[in-house]
Amino acid sequence: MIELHYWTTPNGHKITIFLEEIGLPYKIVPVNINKGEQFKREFLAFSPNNRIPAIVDDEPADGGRPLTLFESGAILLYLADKTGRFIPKDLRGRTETIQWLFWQMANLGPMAGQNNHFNNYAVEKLPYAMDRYRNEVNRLYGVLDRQLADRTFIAGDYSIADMASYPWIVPHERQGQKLEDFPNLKRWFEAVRARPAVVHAYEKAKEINPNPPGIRTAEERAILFGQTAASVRAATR
Ligand SMILES: N[C@@H](CCC(=O)N[C@@H](CS)C(=O)NCC(=O)O)C(=O)O
Repeated sequence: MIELHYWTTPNGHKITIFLEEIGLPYKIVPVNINKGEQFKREFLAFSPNNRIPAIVDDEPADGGRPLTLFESGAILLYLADKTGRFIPKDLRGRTETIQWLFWQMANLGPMAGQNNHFNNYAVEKLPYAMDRYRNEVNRLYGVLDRQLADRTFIAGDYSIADMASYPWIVPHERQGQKLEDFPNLKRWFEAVRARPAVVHAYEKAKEINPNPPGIRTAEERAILFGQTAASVRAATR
């Protein structure tokens, strides 16, 4: 059984989508990042970056002790290899899928995160930062749109590359983007959104956290946006 340490954010959704797709039982352990639960000692023991998602696999393929893993891209790759699903077996298909998975992890995720921060959360409105990240996300949506011009899914067949990117296209309005400007991306987005596993993953998120992302309270802002090395030291002391 996979135990998923999760909160209802794009990086969390990637893993519930995968687990819903394979249809095996899994257990969700909510980590409410708005309340600072990512700093709990037990969580930091296997997720030292104080971020969700993380997993514990109590039946790893080597038959050894439970395997723990953080970083959503690493988790998707691990689960794909473990189950033999959603990653091609041939060299070129596998490599292309990993390429686009890493692209999401290094580009779309971090830039969309900063875009969200400066455009939706920052109290001080900084036009340079707001434009910089909105434009960068616009460029990245454009890269995906071009990639999808001559294929149904990002790396050929539906794969972990799609599961990684999809949750970052869901909040396209909050990202200041118009899907109409990206017809191939829009077609792909609608195809992924209609998958029953994706529907179930987002339903599960609503059960766990009925509050949509919106205004952060002062307390939440202090937890999420006031972190330094001292926060990690204090939590692990
Ligand atoms: N690169 C990491 C990023 C994970 C991440 O940023 N998670 C956010 C939620 S989407 C989080 O846990 N934030 C908690 C915090 O900021 O303290 C991954 O993909 O797993």
